[in-house]
Amino acid sequence: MANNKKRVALIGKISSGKTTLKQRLSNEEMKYSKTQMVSYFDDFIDTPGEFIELPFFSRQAINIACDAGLLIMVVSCVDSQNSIPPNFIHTFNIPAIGVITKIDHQDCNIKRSRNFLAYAGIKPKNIYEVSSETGAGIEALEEAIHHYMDPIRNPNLK
Ligand SMILES: Nc1nc2c(ncn2[C@@H]2O[C@H](COP(=O)(O)OP(=O)(O)O)[C@@H](O)[C@H]2O)c(=O)[nH]1
Ligand SMILES: [Mg+2]
Repeated sequence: MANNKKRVALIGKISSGKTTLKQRLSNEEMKYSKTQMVSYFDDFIDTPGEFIELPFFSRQAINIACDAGLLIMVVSCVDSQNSIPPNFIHTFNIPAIGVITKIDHQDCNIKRSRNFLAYAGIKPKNIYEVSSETGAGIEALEEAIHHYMDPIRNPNLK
C-alpha cells in the first residue's frame, strides 16, 4: 500500500471546489518551497466526490484517507445540502480540518457550511474560509497545513 503519511487528503462533495483548491495550494506551495523541498509539490490527494456521496465508499479510498498526514473536509458555501455523515472525521484516526470554499460567491452562506462541518465533527477553530478564485484566506490555510505537515515532511528540521 502507498505511504501517504506526507500527503494531505481532500474530501468533499462533487463540485465543492477540491480540485481548484488543490491547484491553488500547489501554486502557493511552489512559491513557498522554491528554495526548500521540491517534494512539497503535488503533495495533495484529490479524491472523487463519490467518496463522500455514496453510502459505501471503496476500501481503497478509505485506505488513502486513513494513512494521510492530514484530512481536509471541503464544503462549498454555496451548497445548501449536507452530504457528510455525522462525526465522519472520527472514522479516521488522523488530524482533520475543515475548509469552506467559494467565499467570493454571491450566494455564499458561511454559517450553513460551518454547521455542516461541525456536524462532521470539525471544531470551529479548525475551520478555514477561503476563495480559490480570489486567494482570500489561502495564506491562513497554508499556515495551518504547514503546522500539521512540516513535522511529518521534514522530521529533521526542528
Ligand atoms: N466562485 C468560485 N468558484 C469556485 C471556487 N473554487 C471552485 N470554483 C468552481 O466550482 C466548480 C467546481 O470546482 P472543482 O474544483 O472542480 O470541484 P471538485 O469537484 O470538488 O473538484 C468549478 O466550476 C470551479 O471553477 C471559488 O473559490 N470561487
Ligand atoms: Mg475534482
